[in-house]
Formats: sequence, structure tokens, C-alpha cells
Amino acid sequence: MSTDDKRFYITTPIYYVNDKPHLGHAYTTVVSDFLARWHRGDGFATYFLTGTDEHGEKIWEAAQAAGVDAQTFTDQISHRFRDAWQRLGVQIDDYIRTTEDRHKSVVSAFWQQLHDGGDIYKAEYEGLYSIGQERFVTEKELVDGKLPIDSDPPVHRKEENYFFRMEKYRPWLIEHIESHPDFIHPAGFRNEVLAILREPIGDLSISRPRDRVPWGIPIPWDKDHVTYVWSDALLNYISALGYPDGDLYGQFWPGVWHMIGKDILRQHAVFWPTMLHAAGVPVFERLLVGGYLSGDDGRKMSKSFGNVLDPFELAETFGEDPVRYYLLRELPYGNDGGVGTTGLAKRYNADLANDLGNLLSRARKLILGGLKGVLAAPVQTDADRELIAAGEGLLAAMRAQVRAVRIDSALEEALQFVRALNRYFDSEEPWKLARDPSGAKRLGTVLYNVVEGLRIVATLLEPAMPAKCQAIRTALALPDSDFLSTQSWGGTQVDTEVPKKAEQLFPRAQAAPAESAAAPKEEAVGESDGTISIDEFAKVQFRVAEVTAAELVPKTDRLLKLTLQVGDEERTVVSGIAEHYQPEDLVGRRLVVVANLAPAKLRGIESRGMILAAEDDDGKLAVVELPEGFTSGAVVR
Ligand code: ME8
Repeated sequence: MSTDDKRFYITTPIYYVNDKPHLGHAYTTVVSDFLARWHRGDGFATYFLTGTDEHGEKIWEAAQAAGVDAQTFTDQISHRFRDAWQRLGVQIDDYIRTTEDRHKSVVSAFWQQLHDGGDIYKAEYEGLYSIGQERFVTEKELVDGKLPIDSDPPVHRKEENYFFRMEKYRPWLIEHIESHPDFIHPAGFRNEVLAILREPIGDLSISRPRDRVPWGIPIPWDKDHVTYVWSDALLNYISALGYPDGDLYGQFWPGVWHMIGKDILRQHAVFWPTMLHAAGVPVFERLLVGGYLSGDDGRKMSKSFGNVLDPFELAETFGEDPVRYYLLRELPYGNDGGVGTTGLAKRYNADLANDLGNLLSRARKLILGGLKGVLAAPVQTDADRELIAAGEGLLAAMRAQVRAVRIDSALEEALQFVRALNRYFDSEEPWKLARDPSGAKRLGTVLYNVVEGLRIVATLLEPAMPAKCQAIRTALALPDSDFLSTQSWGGTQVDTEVPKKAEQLFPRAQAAPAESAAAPKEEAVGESDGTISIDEFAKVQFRVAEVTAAELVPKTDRLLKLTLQVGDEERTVVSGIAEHYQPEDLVGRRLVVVANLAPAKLRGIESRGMILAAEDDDGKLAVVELPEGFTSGAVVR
């Protein structure tokens, strides 16, 4: 990508169609989709390519095992990948399949050119071959007789192949990597490639005998051979643009970011640039190497280990945007990391249900209750400046992280701003302003600012969660806005009328008891109609508790630590009622406590029980109280 002319081309690996899409494939695709959407939003002419890799021995064998012809087989699986990306809200510009004519003709012409230029020769090859990785391997790479990534050992092969004089370009490649520090990212992988290049890399076998592997693109000067799958697949990145003279090629090559997993580093960092250079084609701008997602057994998520998570199922359970958010937020790009439904539910509840979803619903409640649903003109004060500056600076902060491919940090910037909005909301106490006739002007300002902050968040989080951000706008009657509009506070129309009803955007997810059973649900109910039996009710013990001491939990705005006398027993309960009561007002009151609730730690304090309180639609809250004369400890039935 060139920053001066703002063009951005981004690609994923083209996936093998011997496997159905799993969360590992989804990871690279969602990261790429995020980057494409981000750059599109940030004013770049953007082109996003993905697709499927459909030739070679592995696919041929898989089709045979499935008992169908190879083309039918590849058609089916290629569609599954396409459907998965659609289900995850991935917005692609083109979907390349290596069995398409537009691709095959580029592959033939490309190798013919290298052949004509003297860079191809024929020789006998003898060695060990990994069918899983579709490449020859050396003894040095094997652990217990096989590649660690493979389930089967390599096979012995002796055959005639055509070779590309790759070794000849090794000095050039070293020089190119050394003089382009951003060419391979993160730096650890750049160093790994430089280490590979310190020793001879040999020449690259680019063909297979047709009688052994019939499923490939014919070598144009020798029809008894077909292209090796990698000498076919890598060219997708230019064939899709109409290389050598298509308009898209002229517009987008070579300003491309290739997103890959570390399993295919050597092919992209060594084979691909030397191929391009030999053909006189400028090399790609950046290679961005992602780590592995591991399954619940700690190993790389892959079909051969049987530890994959299905993106369709996850999207069904959590919705596609929470899955996207989780993949983008959880791991720094380039690192390995474990993923699962427990982690997803946790991340979802913390960032989306608690921080973002609650803020939206609290703001809506007060706008509907305190402002009759219509936003008023703000009168900003010094107390608002810090929030405004943070909002106006969010685009620049996120952009810096995205350009450095720290997507997790970019999202964290947005979430920090959401947390700042929550703190602002809590410290301004708009629910009190709503009860005070002289507070109307301030109430209007505070709620305007919260909505404006949410507008900025919904604009800049859109590349991560396109559908949910649209739903936030719908819930607040906000129009679509572009990235640049977030740099000046005030994009929200003053007379905006907020709709009375809106879907609950991020209902809390139940923590997954097992890796698969998580579901974002509202409060759990006993039967489908919400009733519970007398026996179930009888399990809950309500008791009268007298408040003997109360204090604000340090560094929170909402939590009070209450010391309660329940009969002879003293206990501590942490309760989220600080917005509604001064601690000293509670001392001496007799409240109702759920006495047999399992203890929970809140902000490091063990809370034993829960206080009953009523909350109405305007956010008004009152504790349930007993008149004087009731002794503490009395049972409530
Ligand atoms: O290699 N964690 O296709 P492929 C993270 N056809 N990413 C993962 C992953 C995991 N557990 N599992 C898969 C091929 N991926 C070739 C590519 S490109 C010209 C040809 C992702 O179906 C990751 O991006 O085996 C990895 O590089 C890619 O899927 C491999 O997909």
C-alpha cells in the first residue's frame, strides 16, 4: 500500500478445499476483513481478495476418498468457504479459485516466461515428500519421523521435475529484506527468514508428473507435467487482478499486504518474491504473519488433530460480531494463543455486555425518561473537555495501532474510550439530574455527550463489528458517519429523537460450562414461561439485615461495601447501588438480603449475599426496606 496515493490491496491465503472452514481459517480472514474495512473507512481505495486453492495431490486424494470427481468436490468445498465468510460478515471484492480459466492462463504464461528466460531446467528429484504440506522436506525437519505439523510421515519420492533457479536470487532477496524493514512482519518472522537465507535454499521444484498427479495446470511446454500446487497457488494474488495488463493490476499491484499464517511463511517469504523478481514483477509490499490458534488440547487447530471449532456454530451461538471481536481482540497478531467458547463468553461479557451494551442501555433509558426521547443542545463545560478530547483523538490513536498491525491494541483504544464514557456517566450522575428540575440543562449536555461518544465508537468499531455498530446507530437514531467526522465533537444532530424500542444489543452470555454450551441469553429462567416451582423458590433464603457500616469501594463509582448484621452474624455485601445512595444514608436501615447466595469476590472483597432493590425504566432505584421494629435476622417469606 502506498500512503501517498491511498491504495490498499489485501489478500488472505487461498484455502485448500480438502478441509472445511474452521476457526483458524476464519481468524486470518476476519483479520484481513477488518484491515480492508478499516482502510476503506479511512479513505483508501481498497481491494480485498480471498479464495480457494483447488489443485494438487491432497485435493485429488480427498476427492477420490469422497467418491466424486475433483471439480465437483472442489465446487462444493469452495462454496462452504464462501458461505462461512458471508456468515461472518466478511465483505470481499473478489473470490479467486485456482480452477478458473482466468487463473490458469496467468499460471501458464508466467512459467512460460521464466522458461523462455532460462530460469527453468529439468532434473531428477529424490527425497522425502510431505503430502500434508505439499513439499519436499529434509531429515532435519522431522521429529519422530514426521513433520510436527503433519499427522502422517513423509513418503519417499523419486521423479523428474522442472526446477526454478531460486537459489540464484538468494543474494537479491537478502538485500531486499534487509533494505525493507517492514517487508516481513512481525520482526521475529523476518529474522527467521533471514536465518533460512543464510544457507543455500536450493532450486524450487515447480512441476509434478501428470501420470501421478493428474489434478493440476499443465506445464505449457511439456503436457506430461502439471504445476506443483505452490507454483500455481501463489500466482492467484496477481491473476485475480488481471495480470499483466488488467486495470486492477495497474491500480493495486504491488501495494499489497499478504496476510498469512506462519505455516506458509517459507512459501510466501522465499518462493513468492523470488518468482516475482525473476519475472521482472515488482514484489509485494508487506507480508504479515499470524500465529496459530490452538484448540482445547493446546495444539494448532487443524482438521488432522480433530480439535477445530466451527465458525458457523460459534456465529449461531454468539452472533457473528462477537466472534469477530473476540478473534481480533484476543491475540496480538503474530502470537499463538488458545481460543474457546469460555474465553469468548468472558471477553464478550466484559467488553461488550458490560462496558458497551450497558452504557448504551443506560443512556437510552435516561434519554427516554429524562429528555422525553429527544437530544438537547449541549452546553459544554470544563468537566466535559477531557472526554471530548479523548473522543476526537480516538481515530488517530486507533489508526496508529492499525497501521502497526496491532489490531488488539486498536480495539483496546476504543474500549478505553468506552470506559471513559462510563466513568463520565457515573460521575455526572445523570439519573440525579433527571430528578432535579434545575438539572435539565446539564442532563441534556451529559446525555448528548454520551451519545456523541457512542457515535464515534460505533463508527470506529464498525470494521470489527459491522452489524452491531449499525444496531447501535439504530438504537440512537444516528445516521451513518465517516471516519473523519469523528475528529470533531458534535456530529450528532441536536434534535435527534431516540426510538422507544431497541433490541438488547449484547445480552450477557452464560459462562460456558463446557466448551460448546455457551449461549448469550438474558437472565436464565426455569421453565419456558418463566415460572419456577415452590420447591425452587423455597431454596432461596431472604433475611432482614441491618446496615451497620457502609463505604464506597475504592476506585469505583457504583459499588458500596455494606457491613450487615443478620441476626448474630456479621457479613459483608458488595452492592451496585452507589449511584443511588450515599453510604451514610444507609446506616441503620433494615434491608432484605438473599442470605444463602454463594459468596463472590468483587474488587477483591468477598461479598456474601445480595441486597434486594427495585429499579424502574427511568433508572430510578430503591432498596427494599422494612419499617423500624423488625429485628435483623428475621426470615422473609
Ligand atoms: O496453506 N491458526 O491453505 P490452508 C491460525 N492453500 N491460522 C490458521 C490455522 C490456525 N490453527 N489453521 C489455518 C494453504 N489457518 C494454502 C495457501 S496461499 C497462496 C496458499 C490459516 O487451507 C492460516 O492463515 O492450509 C494459514 O496460513 C492458512 O489458514 C492455511 O490454509
